[in-house]
Amino acid sequence: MECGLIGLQGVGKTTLFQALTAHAVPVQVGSMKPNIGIAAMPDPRLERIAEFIPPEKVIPATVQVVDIPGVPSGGGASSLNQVLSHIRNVDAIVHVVNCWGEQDAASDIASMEAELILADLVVAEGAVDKAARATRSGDADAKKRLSVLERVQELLSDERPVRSGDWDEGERAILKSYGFMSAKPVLLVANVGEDDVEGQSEAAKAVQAADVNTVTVCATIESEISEMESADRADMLASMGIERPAIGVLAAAMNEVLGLSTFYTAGEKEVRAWSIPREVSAPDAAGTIHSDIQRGFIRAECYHCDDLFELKSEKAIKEAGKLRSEGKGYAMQDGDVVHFLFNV
Ligand SMILES: Nc1nc2c(ncn2[C@@H]2O[C@H](COP(=O)(O)OP(=O)(O)O)[C@@H](O)[C@H]2O)c(=O)[nH]1
Ligand SMILES: [Mg+2]
Repeated sequence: MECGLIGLQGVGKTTLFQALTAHAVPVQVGSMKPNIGIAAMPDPRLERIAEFIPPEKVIPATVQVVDIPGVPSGGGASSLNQVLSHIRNVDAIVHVVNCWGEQDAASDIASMEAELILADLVVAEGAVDKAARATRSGDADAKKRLSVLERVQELLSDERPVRSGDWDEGERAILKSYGFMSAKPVLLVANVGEDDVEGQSEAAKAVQAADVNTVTVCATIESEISEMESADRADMLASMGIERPAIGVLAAAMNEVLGLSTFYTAGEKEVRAWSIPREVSAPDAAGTIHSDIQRGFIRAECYHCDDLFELKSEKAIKEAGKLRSEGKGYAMQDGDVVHFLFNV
């Protein structure tokens, strides 16, 4: 799963990328190439599991993040197309908005959205023609595609994003195959100034009022925090009266828009978090660890992390009858702690 950071130039995308990836990737400033990195998901539940089952290592779940260059003014069609092609490839969009200084956030959001809608409309028009021809030559699938594309075209012509339509699962798959950008789940980030971490400015309020998921973050502070040793970090947070870094809130919101949930594996060697799409089957979840475990899946022994927090040990969980044995058809639940039994 991949999140793309988008937004106008100079809104703080690269700063936020560095915060998310803890400066692990040397960034290219002002290049038209995207920066690609892995963000670890801060997760309080993971830390708590490790308190009850102390391991050698604690390994967080990760998500891939791409810092997509903004469109330079006067850059022309080819640089715009380059930027758009990166956005077409991501699973979800994190749209960064400048909310420090005097900014018209609402109009910045609208102009970025308009850019995506316009580009999607060009794709939709071409695709409608193609699907219409295929329909006439008797292609049954093309009929379904055509009806979806016509609805897409209608929305976009009304300057509405594709995501505002009502789509079932099959229709969503069709939308995805065309890479419609305005169909992708989106998270708006109000990037606020150091003197406004609560996001009280007019610009921040305009972002928070949008009818999509929003998060308020100060990218420069988060970037600084992500570079610190943990003791210094705690001091800095305390001095600013912040409980936990906003990057954790952002990461959780990214998981949410990507439609992900988390399960855990816990043992003496490592306690680890894994991100999977919501409600996937136990064998598919096992497959994210290793294909052998999926192939040779026998059953999953699992309990919920809340049971561990309450009963304090796996032994107590067993004695309380809360250790479940789940088969192939089990849909994984957010917060499950799992031990997969397999045979290859
Ligand atoms: N005051 C303030 N400045 C920021 C913030 N985020 C980014 N900047 C500054 O804005 C400039 C552009 O940031 P950058 O991350 O390169 O923007 P990008 O073009 O969207 O990648 C840099 O000088 C940053 O230090 C913020 O939250 N507050
Ligand atoms: Mg940048």
